[in-house]
Amino acid sequence: MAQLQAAHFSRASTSKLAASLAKPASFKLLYWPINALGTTSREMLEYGGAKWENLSQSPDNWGQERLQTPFHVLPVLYIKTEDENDLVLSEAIVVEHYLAKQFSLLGDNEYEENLIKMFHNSSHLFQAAFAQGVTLCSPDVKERQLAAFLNNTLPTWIQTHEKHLHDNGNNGHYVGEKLSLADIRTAVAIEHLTLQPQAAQIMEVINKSEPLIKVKETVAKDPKIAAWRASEQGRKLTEASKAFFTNPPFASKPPPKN
Ligand SMILES: N[C@@H](CCC(=O)N[C@@H](CS)C(=O)NCC(=O)O)C(=O)O
Repeated sequence: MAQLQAAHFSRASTSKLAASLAKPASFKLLYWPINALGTTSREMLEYGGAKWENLSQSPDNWGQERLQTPFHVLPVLYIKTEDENDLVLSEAIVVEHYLAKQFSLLGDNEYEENLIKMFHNSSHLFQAAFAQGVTLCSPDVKERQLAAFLNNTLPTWIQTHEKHLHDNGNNGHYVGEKLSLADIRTAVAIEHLTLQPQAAQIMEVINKSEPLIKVKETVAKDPKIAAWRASEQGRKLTEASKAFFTNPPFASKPPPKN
């Protein structure tokens, strides 16, 4: 893929750019061809019925193409606006907040929005803790890192999220009775863990949490998200993820040369 130029952000007349950003016409999401940090955005784009293209970054060209991303990492969201501006957002959390706002996934008021963003952030960091701590760690410390995840990170996440889901009536949602960014992010984090070589051990624990499994199943039942996951692209991403996580590069690998 010829990389889109996005090393810098547009800055001319930010009030006009803000108006453009509020009226997107179509999107391109650039990420690796796996389910990880780009997955929540992909699922929201489908949920919102957006016109969008899933751009897969090939690892072969990454050494050069990374220089055209704002922080030399993915995901990156390219937005074509109704008034023909080309805008760029990066950093997974910022992209997800933006898309959630576009598709009314931030609750009914500012308080609900902040609740949703807290649950979202917590599940985002939970998944990141697994990725950094276990997936990408050096093979010689993997067992120890996995034990730390199973003994500390996982039970704390389950216990705290169960409490908040219980407070909302244990109805498969974090806030109120409708789907939000928080529901999708938590479901994506759980689905992410099902793709790992350590899935059996991890899911044995998560499966005992009725409130979290209810969130996972509620999101899986959304017709547009279900159709995306079952599509050829969705299935390919799942298969590629399993292969990638079975043999991931580990963190101490030097970064690609400029
Ligand atoms: N802070 C960034 C981190 C993104 C990130 O670490 N992306 C990884 C893939 S999940 C990446 O692009 N790595 C490529 C590299 O480091 O060269 C975010 O939250 O979006």
